[in-house]
Amino acid sequence: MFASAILGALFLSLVAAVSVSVNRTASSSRLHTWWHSTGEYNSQTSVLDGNVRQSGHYSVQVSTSSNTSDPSSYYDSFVYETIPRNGMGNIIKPLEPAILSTNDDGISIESAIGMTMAWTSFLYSEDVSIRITRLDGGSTAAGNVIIHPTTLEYAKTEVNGDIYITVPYSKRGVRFSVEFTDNLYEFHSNCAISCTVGGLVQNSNPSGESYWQEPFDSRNPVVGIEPLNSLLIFASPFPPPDMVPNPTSPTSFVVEPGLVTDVNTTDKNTVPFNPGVYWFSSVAHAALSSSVDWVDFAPGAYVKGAISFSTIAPTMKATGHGVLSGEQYVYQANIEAGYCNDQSNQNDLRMWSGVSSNDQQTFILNGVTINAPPFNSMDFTGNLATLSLQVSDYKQVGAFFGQTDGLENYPGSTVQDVFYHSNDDTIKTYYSNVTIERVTVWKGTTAPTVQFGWASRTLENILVTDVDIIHSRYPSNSSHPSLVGLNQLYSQPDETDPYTANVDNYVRNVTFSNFRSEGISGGLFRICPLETFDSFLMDSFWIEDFSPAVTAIEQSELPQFFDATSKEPVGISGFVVKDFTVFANKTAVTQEAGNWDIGSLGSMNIAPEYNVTIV
Ligand SMILES: *[C@@H]1O[C@H](CO)[C@@H](O)[C@H](O)[C@H]1NC(C)=O
Ligand SMILES: *[C@@H]1O[C@H](CO)[C@@H](O)[C@H](O)[C@H]1NC(C)=O
Ligand SMILES: *[C@@H]1O[C@H](CO)[C@@H](O)[C@H](O)[C@H]1NC(C)=O
Ligand SMILES: *[C@@H]1O[C@H](CO)[C@@H](O)[C@H](O)[C@H]1NC(C)=O
Ligand SMILES: *[C@@H]1O[C@H](CO)[C@@H](O)[C@H](O)[C@H]1NC(C)=O
Ligand SMILES: *[C@@H]1O[C@H](CO)[C@@H](O)[C@H](O)[C@H]1NC(C)=O
Ligand SMILES: *[C@@H]1O[C@H](CO)[C@@H](O)[C@H](O)[C@H]1NC(C)=O
Ligand SMILES: CC(=O)N[C@H]1CO[C@H](CO)[C@@H](O)[C@@H]1O
Repeated sequence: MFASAILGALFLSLVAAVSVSVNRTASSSRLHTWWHSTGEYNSQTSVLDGNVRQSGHYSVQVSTSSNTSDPSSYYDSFVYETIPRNGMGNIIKPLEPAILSTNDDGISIESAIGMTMAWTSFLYSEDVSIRITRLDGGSTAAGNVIIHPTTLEYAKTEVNGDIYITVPYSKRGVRFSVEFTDNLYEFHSNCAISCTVGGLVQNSNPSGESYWQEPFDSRNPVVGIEPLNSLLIFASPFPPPDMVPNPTSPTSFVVEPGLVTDVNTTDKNTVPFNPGVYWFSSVAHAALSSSVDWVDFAPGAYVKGAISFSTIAPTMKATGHGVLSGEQYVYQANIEAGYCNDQSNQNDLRMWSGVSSNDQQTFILNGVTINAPPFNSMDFTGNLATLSLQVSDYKQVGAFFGQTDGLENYPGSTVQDVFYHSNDDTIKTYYSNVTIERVTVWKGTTAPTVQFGWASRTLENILVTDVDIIHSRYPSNSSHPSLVGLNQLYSQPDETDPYTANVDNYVRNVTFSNFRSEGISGGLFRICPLETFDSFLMDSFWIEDFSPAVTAIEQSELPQFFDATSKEPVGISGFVVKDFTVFANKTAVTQEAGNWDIGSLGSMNIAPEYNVTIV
């Protein structure tokens, strides 16, 4: 029984906007949970500055007791929620929230069908039992509960209308989705217009976007299945001491909860956000002064803002199990244009940015959850050859907008134990000497899971391994559907122009291995060879299912490309696909079996000039 736990008193909280919650949190070396007293149940509009959107669908308690049927051993773990457009509607100017636009922001039916994404986080050092209560009254029968990735196989039991899940301790932590069969939504594409460009359609909300008035039929193939109201569980090990700053140190600049305006003027080194709610507003962000090389989000800190570094210190850090949320920003918030939605790769706000100096710098990112990124989640400027990431236990949620890429994995980066909800290029391998492992991906509507294109590059010594894609929903063949993709030059809108390569660049010793893609998936690869391939291995890929063949989404593509200047063909050697299986029964796709080609199981459209080995 919970001998060492600090037994918090029971509080009944009546929070301004709505929330009525009993909260009792744990703070011991075995379990740490937290709560926000300003939770706001609100799945429609933006929440008050000082409030935190709280799930109206789920509540979660966690126990480390050996007697998991003892109700007094369970502690509350706040369940956060994020919604499409953060309830602001499709607005362009943050200070004119009443003016809606029809600009494409990557969200089509998500708001209309009432999608929400909830998550809870806690720290643990031993096995736990998690109790999930459905506040919407839906079924919790164990047979109706699915955990993704499905390889986790945790024990589940239903008792008195709650579902209990046993989660063994892992020193890497664990990131998973708990789903209920009565809450799954089938995403339908609009092949009545065209399977090539048709988008998603919905037939449940006549006044919502992309409404399809007729019953769905073969013109509306199912291209993905996701929970309407998802719930993610992030269990993290306690962070090592060097990832926890001392807020009482004279070098710390402790920020007061509320509106923050002074992290850009401090001369201290460390900015710890203690538990509490902070915001920078929709027209400002945390432009850290050049003295600051460490920002920490304590468990229970919820910071509405985005971080920009300007330090030249050899190490920069962003740590802690709190949340950095982009929810107050409009899509593509352009810093130079008053944070209005104005697409600019140069000026749009990233959750993580900075200026890399000419001396080698390492950016350590540990523990943090980012929510609702308004654009690509990271981009530094300056000398990118001298910047590396060291990432562990990192989470991205609420990436409903279109361009919500994953991290930039600069040269020499190591990245481990990541969860991505992402609507665009998710695992970006644009640089060499990079190892990325144990990534769980919830893939939105566009771009490959692994992206290494948009430019001709020299890439060597890259390993991406142990990737679990738990959902994907590509609406059409033009959404660049695939697990691994190399897109055409960014500057060339004609994706079929093959004269864009630079044969002096090369891909060598690049390995993507052990990928599992659950449910309906994109194809294996779509590669425009913009450089010479010397050795390239895709090893151990499993795809559970494809959408109907009419969509062509399952198709892999490797067309022949040519050097932009000399017009000589791009050479490809040592391009190997090994252990590729599809469907729940894991049918192998090989040259020997004769089932790799277009029109057969593997559905690979490979230029006849290219010698690809499929074994
Ligand atoms: C577990 O807790 C329940 C509820 O408090 C109690 O009835 C039961 O006796 C306990 N079991 C053991 C083995 O202690
Ligand atoms: C610091 O940032 C705040 C907004 O967060 C801004 O109002 C203020 O002008 C900035 N100060 C300086 C010196 O740039
Ligand atoms: C990769 O690392 C090796 C060994 O440190 C180095 O020689 C090489 O230049 C790096 N490659 C790139 C493209 O940076
Ligand atoms: C190939 O890349 C891996 C990292 O992915 C590295 O460990 C290995 O040393 C590289 N091999 C060669 C021959 O450089
Ligand atoms: C699907 O897209 C690929 C890549 O753009 C293209 O080569 C292929 O012809 C398309 N297939 C169909 C059936 O639209
Ligand atoms: C094709 O590539 C494989 C290895 O990737 C090699 O063993 C084989 O000789 C190549 N075949 C031709 C015709 O080049
Ligand atoms: C595997 O499943 C697919 C799709 O359901 C089916 O077409 C195929 O025949 C199955 N293969 C085997 C070996 O059972
Ligand atoms: C442990 C904890 O977070 N307790 C909070 C429960 O709710 C009341 C009322 O909102 C707060 O005062 C407590 O701090």
